[in-house]
Amino acid sequence: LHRIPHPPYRLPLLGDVVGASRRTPMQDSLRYARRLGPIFRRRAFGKEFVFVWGAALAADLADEARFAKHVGLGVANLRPVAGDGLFTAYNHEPNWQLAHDVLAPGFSREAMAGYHVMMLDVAARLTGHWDLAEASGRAVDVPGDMTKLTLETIARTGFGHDFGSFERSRLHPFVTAMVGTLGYARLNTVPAPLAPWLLRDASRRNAADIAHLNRTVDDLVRERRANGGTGGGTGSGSGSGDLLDRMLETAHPRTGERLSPQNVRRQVITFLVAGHETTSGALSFALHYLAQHPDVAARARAEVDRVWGDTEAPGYEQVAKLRYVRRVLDESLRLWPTAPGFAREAREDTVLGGTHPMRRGAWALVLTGMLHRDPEVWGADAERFDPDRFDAKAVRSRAPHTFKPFGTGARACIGRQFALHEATLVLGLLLRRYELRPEPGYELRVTERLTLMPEGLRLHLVRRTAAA
Ligand code: MNH
Repeated sequence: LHRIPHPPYRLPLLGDVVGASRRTPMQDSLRYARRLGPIFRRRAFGKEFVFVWGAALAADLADEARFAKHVGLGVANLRPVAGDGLFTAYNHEPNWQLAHDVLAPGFSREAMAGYHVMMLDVAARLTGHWDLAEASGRAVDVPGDMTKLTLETIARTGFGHDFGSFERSRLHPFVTAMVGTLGYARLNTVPAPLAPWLLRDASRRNAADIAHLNRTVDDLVRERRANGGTGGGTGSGSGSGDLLDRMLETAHPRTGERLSPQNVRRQVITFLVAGHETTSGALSFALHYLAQHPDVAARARAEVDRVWGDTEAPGYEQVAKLRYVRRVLDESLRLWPTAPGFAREAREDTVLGGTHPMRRGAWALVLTGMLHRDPEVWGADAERFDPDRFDAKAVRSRAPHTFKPFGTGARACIGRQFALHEATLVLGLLLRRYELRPEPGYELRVTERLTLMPEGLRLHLVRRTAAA
């Protein structure tokens, strides 16, 4: 450990506080990364953390034979809400494999084709909302509206539920409770200097939030059981229902085991949380870059016009054909991977990259945002937005494990195809319908909650007349 560089000024109690901020721990780490190199450590909030971003070391951590997901930091703090749900389960908990095997077919091509129609439906509510803004010359709140869109999408496709986000002037109480409990979890990751009575209040409110989430999910499940499983599909045969049908009805293909009611609760909450904020951020950053790069937007729009023609509702197969739109999305996720890192732990005593000894259980955080800017991989212009970095030839010539917005290995994102399909579809629909104009003088600022989001991003829309 002593060979890993750390910032020069260390205070006995506070650690490396110079230049550190509670609000932007991840962006601070990017600054440290540039100064300290491909592996470094930081003492913060009374603990020592090891960060890795160099491509060779990150690739070594991706070796599943020697390393595995580490449930720590932000992830571990979600355990009170998400328990042994897929995202927060420890590797050794039996419910991880069970739920993974039961739910994986929920993300197959067949299943996705079933969600496509619901995604179109939610997207139509967004464009309805944006048409009104456009007609009255109002700018739209991009992160706010993308969050409504992605939350409605996962609620509909996952659980046949409608939060009415676009119709309400205030957040749905379930959403308020969810946001509240995520904020509380963050308080444990990045401690705030709060007085004890304020902490006690916060903890009491958090307990109430969790109780509200559980109650809502239990109601949903009870309703579904009473209706005998009708998750938007035809209601019979495999793969026809939504995720909730699958959780309630599917037995493990080998063991015949089913998810317990308690675990179903945790999975529903997990999917609602994991399934919306990250995708919302990815869409928001992509829209920001499209508005800032009219040449890129024109090329993407031309592709949409060419591939979709004027079919009013593009089919499932027509989404993956938007190759350039997809590259815009990948390039946005390169610069701002909305899940900014993931942690890896040693399965046994090992040596990282041939130089850093690690004991069994020792762990390091991969700083995805910095890995995605390693000049040795992405060149001297790594900070520049350029979707052509993801054309087929460029991708083939790059080393493996250099682009990791969805994590790595067995515990990588199960919703990857879902997120990419949803985001590509929505970008296609928006490009076809509107020209996007930035607010004069807007400069990208990034807020950090559990995930990254462009702060205060507003866009002006101009409805296109030629196309649908
Ligand atoms: Mn998602 C795991 C990023 C969209 C559901 N997701 C992960 C991990 C990353 C990630 C990184 C691995 C974390 C770790 O190693 O600790 N996820 C994203 C991004 C997007 C995203 C950047 C959108 C863009 N995720 C989604 C969507 C869903 C989803 C959409 C659900 C529909 N993700 C999950 C689940 C896991 C996960 C569930 C945990 C998988 C497991 O551990 O088995």
